[in-house]
Amino acid sequence: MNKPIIGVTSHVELDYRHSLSNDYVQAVIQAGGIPVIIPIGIDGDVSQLASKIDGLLLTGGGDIDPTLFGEEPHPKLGTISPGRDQLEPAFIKEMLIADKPILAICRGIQILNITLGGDMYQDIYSQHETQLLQHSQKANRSHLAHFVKVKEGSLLASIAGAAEFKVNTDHHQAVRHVPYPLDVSGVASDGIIEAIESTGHSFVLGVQWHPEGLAVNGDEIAKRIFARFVESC
Ligand SMILES: [Mn+2]
Repeated sequence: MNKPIIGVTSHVELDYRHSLSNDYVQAVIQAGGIPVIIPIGIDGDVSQLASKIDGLLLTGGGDIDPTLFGEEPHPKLGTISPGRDQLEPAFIKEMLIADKPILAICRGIQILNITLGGDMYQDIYSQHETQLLQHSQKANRSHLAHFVKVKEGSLLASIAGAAEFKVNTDHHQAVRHVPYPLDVSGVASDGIIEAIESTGHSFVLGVQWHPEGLAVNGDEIAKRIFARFVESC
């Protein structure tokens, strides 16, 4: 049987070098998929490429242009990636129409939520009302820093097999309003949304943490997230 082909979005640094953490590539291979790295700048050919891939992995990266959700830049907004902000929503729409699986990680969960009409905190530390956890861990990527509480009956619950588990964390932005058909399926103890999923599609899961960095280090729940994603493809 052919393995599923997983499109993996990438990043362009200062408009001259494509980059992507090898963990994303290795996590897809480990889960039984064939990763194909999607470059920035193919906006006119999104439909054609989307029709060739079996699933889409939206990867992490920098910040997102707030004008995409009707705001102007907050002083704490970091480096944005206009090329990704243009390309990724187009891919998301094509995949959703075809009901092909999407796994959205870190920046990915945010662009997924915005594409469906949601919004986000540009900087959780200056815009969230309450005292927050440290969401940019100083430890390395494989360290499990904070808990995520999982919504009963959700896709994430069926993958994790636990009501609560620990994740790594490296973000200063987070999703805020989550629109239908998306639903919140994981939250941190401070109320920050850590996972969303679609109630209207076969497999659309967004996570704010970095399961790719955990899966390649043997974390069972992170490995199952990639395994279920690739199986769904
Ligand atoms: Mn976090």
